[in-house]
Amino acid sequence: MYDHIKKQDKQVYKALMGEEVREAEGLELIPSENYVSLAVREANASILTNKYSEGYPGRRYYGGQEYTDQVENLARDRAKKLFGAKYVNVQPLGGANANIAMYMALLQPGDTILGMDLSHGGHLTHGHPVTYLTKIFKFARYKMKDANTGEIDYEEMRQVAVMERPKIILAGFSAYPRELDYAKFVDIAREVGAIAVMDIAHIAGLIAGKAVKNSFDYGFDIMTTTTHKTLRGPRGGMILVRESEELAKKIDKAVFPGLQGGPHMNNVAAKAIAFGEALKPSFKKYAKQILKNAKAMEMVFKHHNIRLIAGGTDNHLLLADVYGSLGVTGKEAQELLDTIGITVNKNAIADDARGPMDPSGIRFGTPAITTRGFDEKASARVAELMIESLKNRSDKKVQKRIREEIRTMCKKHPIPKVFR
Ligand code: DSN
Repeated sequence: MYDHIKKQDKQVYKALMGEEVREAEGLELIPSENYVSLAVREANASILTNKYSEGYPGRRYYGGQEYTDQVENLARDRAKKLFGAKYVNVQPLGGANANIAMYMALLQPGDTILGMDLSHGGHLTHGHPVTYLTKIFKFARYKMKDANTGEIDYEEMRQVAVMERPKIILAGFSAYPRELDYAKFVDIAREVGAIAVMDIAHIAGLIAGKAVKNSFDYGFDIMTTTTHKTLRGPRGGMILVRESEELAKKIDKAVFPGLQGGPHMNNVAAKAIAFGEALKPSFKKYAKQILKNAKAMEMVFKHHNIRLIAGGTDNHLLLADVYGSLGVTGKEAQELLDTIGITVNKNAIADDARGPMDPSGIRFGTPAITTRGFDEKASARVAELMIESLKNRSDKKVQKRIREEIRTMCKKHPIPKVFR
């Protein structure tokens, strides 16, 4: 791989090789990251990057669309099958674009969205004040009732919904480890006449692999997602519509020409390949193993009395209050773990008294190590090593020994051939 880059551009080649080694010799625990197959990477680097394809299959602005139509139709058909959707738009360039297009399709400026508070697990595009979205729309928020159990305060959500009359009730998260009560969301949405939208970006692969519930089964109208993360596809976005043709038409118009120009057809081809992989029985096994591995890590953190936000996990991710439990900030923990070959991300915990650049928590999860073939025992050992490292942060000998053990683990569980 990279033969042409090697000949043509030594500087970029060097950086790419550095990343190859970093990914091979360290453990990736950022819960939104994964290793994609070489087939996905080939499609992403394919000839389709040459082509402009504004519009949709059968209705494009430019000629020469015979093969782009084939690829987009394959991606659409497979996505519909995976998630039980009647309509899908596979063109959003990322999860944020998917959410923005969804807002544009369903709302007028000034309309209200009810979404999860960022520090309780929501996402920037769910209404954080730093985003441009808050200049256009109003955002109301719901939170967890108790950060130690993760239970959402559905009664408060209902009261806010009745008062604020949101047009969209938005479920979904980027740092929330529990399953949501989808039926309650839908009840509240129907009561106030809102559209129920679930941002499944983090758990799309778990839904596709039938390891967690699918919000469409509870009557949600729309799901937005990224196609990477647990779904193990290329970096990109997608919007699924359960059954309303009217909503689907609005979404297509919002994605193009409303928000984006020409779709990245190389990326759409890579999505088609990833969805094909996710339809295979082996993907179900993978998705279930992600959950088992996360549970195994949860048990170790609990055994060491380290506070987990929401009290544990029902999905692929965990959020630990390392500042409260070990006196090490999220930033310090992230940096220390980097030195032993474990990549996590610092993360705010519910109502964090510390700022976002150095919060109290770390977020970590199991999608990538599960792709590497880790089982519960190996995942539990990773958790033990994380804790040992954090507890002995000034002991250089301990850190060195742990780094060596991680290197050995990486050799024992190399990134499988189809992924590198
Ligand atoms: N950056 C993504 C994540 O890590 O969850 C969300 O946008």
